Amino acid sequence: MQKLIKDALQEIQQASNLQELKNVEVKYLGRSGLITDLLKTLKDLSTEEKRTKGQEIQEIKKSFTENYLIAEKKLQKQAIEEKLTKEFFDITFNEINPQRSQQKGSLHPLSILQKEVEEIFSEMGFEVADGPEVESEYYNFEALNIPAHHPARDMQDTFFLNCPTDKKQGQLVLRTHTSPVQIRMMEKYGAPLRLIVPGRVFRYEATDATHDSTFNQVEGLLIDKNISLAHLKGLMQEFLKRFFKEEATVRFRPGYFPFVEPGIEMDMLWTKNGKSKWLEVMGAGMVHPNVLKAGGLDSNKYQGWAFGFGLTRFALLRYNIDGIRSLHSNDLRYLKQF
Ligand code: FA5
Repeated sequence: MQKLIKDALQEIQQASNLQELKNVEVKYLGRSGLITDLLKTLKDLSTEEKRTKGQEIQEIKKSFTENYLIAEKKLQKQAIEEKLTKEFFDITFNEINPQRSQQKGSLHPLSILQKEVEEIFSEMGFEVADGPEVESEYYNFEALNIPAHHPARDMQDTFFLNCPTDKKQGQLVLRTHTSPVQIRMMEKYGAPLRLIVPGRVFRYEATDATHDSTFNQVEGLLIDKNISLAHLKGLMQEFLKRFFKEEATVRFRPGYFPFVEPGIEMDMLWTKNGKSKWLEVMGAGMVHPNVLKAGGLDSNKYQGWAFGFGLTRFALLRYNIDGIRSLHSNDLRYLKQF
């Protein structure tokens, strides 16, 4: 037994890494290890022998374990040091190689502008509302005084969804404008109302520098008693001053939308490369009595106006962007400018 413990401690000392040390442990304390085997012999001894031998073997085991733990600690430390010298980790690597560094995200220009619009209108007492991008024909057209087969349905080329439909709601469509949310809000909150609805809209149409098939609009709706278009004109001028941070040159002209009467359109002067031209940015008007009725309101008691402007068009003017589609570019070098 003396030789056994002497050999064991020597082997522990000689182990040059953690694996070798583990092997020593298995050799002596494993399931059929030398010390384990000794313990197994105890059962054949007399009670007296069991006591003395048992104590001796336990001492051997204790001494083995103590020495094992000391050696293990030493070898663990040695392993870490070896790793640190072998594996060189350069914490300045990304700074010296900026192209490898993590790209930091930023808000999309349209999100930045939407937030600004929401802030300006909130300051003027408007709520910010939301509605679904997948709409029914009922909300997108019917309730807005555009019945089936009305020629105005062709004013906004529509993406139809191939989904089961219900008779009253009609087919599902990707909303062509934010105006359906007018009806949803009238139904939900009644009158008076004072809200804006920023959102994405979709049209099945050819794209060019000022037209995209997915773009952002902001709807505005004010319903109360004794409301006139003069309120809208004043409010728009104030909004434009705050949004563009300078006096914007705009003109109002008559416009036709079945959901307003009378209807107007607003153009804004767009100066690019020394040349100026009018860009249509907004449709608006007094909410049609049929629309108030569809929303469940008494058109004899309440009036209101509504507007819908193209936030994407405002982005062209604010940032002096050439083509509207670059706003949907996923090129970070482009998007980072804003
Ligand atoms: C409408 O969508 C009406 N719902 C607006 C409205 C609301 C009128 C409430 C009356 C009362 P229009 O189709 O003209 O109208 O679009 C409104 C604005 O969206 C346009 O003035 C323009 O700024 C923008 N717009 C329209 N089509 C596109 C397009 N393809 N790409 C980018 N912007 C567009």
